[in-house]
Amino acid sequence: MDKTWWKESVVYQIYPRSYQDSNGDGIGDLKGITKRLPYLQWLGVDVIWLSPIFQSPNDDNGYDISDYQNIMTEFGTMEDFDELLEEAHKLGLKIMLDLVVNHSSDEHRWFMESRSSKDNPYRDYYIWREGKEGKEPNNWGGSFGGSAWQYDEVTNMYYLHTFSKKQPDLNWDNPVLRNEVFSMMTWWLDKGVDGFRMDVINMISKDTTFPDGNKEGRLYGDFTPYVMNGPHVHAYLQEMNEKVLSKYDVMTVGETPAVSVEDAKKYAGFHTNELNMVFQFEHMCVDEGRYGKWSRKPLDLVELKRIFTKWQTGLDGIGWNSLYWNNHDQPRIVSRWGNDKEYRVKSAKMLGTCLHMLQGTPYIYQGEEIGMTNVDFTSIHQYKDIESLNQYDDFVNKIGMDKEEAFARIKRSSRDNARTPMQWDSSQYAGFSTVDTWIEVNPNYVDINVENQINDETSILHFYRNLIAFRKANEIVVYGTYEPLFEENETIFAYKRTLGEEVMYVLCNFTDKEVKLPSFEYEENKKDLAIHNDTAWEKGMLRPYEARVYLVK
Ligand code: TEU
Ligand code: CA
Repeated sequence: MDKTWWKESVVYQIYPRSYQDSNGDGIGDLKGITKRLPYLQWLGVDVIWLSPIFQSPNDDNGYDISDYQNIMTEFGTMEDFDELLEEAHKLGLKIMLDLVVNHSSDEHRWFMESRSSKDNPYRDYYIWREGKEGKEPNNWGGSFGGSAWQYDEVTNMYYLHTFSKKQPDLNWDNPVLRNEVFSMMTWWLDKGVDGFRMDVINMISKDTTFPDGNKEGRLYGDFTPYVMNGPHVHAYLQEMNEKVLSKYDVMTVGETPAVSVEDAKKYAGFHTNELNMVFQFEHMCVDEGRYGKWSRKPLDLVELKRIFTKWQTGLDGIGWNSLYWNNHDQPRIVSRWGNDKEYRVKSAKMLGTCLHMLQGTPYIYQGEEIGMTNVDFTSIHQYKDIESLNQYDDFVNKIGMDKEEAFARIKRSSRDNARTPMQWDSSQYAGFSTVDTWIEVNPNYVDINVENQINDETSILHFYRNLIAFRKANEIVVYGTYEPLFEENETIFAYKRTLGEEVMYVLCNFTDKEVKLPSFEYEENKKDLAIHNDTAWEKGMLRPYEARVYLVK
């Protein structure tokens, strides 16, 4: 397999709003990130993915961009960005920006022009349709509630917004718009940016007959089959690659909800000239129920392993996997599939081991490296995320769910679980800020913070640092093949990696019980133990949340 830096890298995702406030307004900013770069260099990560830093009214916290070539006022200035990029490169760190081009903000000048008249040159930068019998063009629902169509009286037409009504979808069928995006990308790459994470990039080509979606059990029709992985998506990404990406040594990762392995072989194929890798969602949806992510079923480990095995073997030798448990949209993994009470430290280390020893590029989301947990808010008024607030309103006012049940569903799955401020130390506001913060700090910051782990060799932080160092020291982690072990076992996630004569066995107990290890081809030998999250070791059994990695040379 071709060796390359983006396969060997570890990526660290920063949600700038919640990382480090440097000017005392309670909101994270670029100067704050620059201050923390030495910490990230110490941790050993290679690439920093910044969630959107561009000018935005923050309807969706920066995922609604009103100027792609200016910095969000609250985050600082373009000079602050230039300083951040220069400092990062000096420390050997790369910067990957978040490209949000399925939609813009309705405050972008393109949209202001587009909506002003039907013959405006920018009209076809967006997707406008006539209503039907005085109603929306079809029954699609937006991802953040309500219809996916917004009526605009200026031209008496509707525009499509697959997210909030302040996030109008861009019309990628328009080559003029595509070239606007490509020149904006070139502008950032010429500044020295090292790549892009591409927001819902598999949504950019729609079925323009706009058929009604399946409405069963929903308030609105489901647009997924007509928006995800649409008719021209690969052509547009190949055009992007040919006109922009192929001219630079950059890293690209597409966020592709509802993507299959077969689709991913095109998006992330080694020779398809599209992207380097994609974020698939199957493992993140494994515990969804009747209300999707808002109804969490207990984890079915056998199903989770089946999904990982499908992706590990499905792309092996053809394309590249991303590896993630966390991001700014997902609840914190140690609360979701670990144990954020008595086994928080051990289960966080186990989850890190399980993910980082797989084949692919691992992504660490801010705070994951110190075992940050979901937040124990007690009122809906503490939440800020548009998705959570709209969903609560739908539950209570459209479905008639009682407030306690609705609140419990939001609390368990809200994206705000991942967006409480980074916990740096035990001072007020956790060292993130010096004033009241845009969203409350998780009260457990007094015990869970960087400062009380940075000098503790037994901490989650040091364990993550060791996982990264182990990857750097052992090619088998990056380039070894994968095969599952004990596939039907309901408590242990185990697999084998092979590279030439070397073999690595990874054994992870996902439960708070002591479990018996099935007998398998390898006779456990403590001298081969390369990574271990426990002090005790007994052949043939795993203690609660125990993770073992054997490297047999
Ligand atoms: O998320 C896309 C996406 O799939 C979301 O619907 C996500 O799955 C959902 O929020 C999880 O419940 C991207 C960004 O990551 C997200 O933060 C943005 O809100 C969204 O696109 C619109 O830009
Ligand atoms: Ca600030």
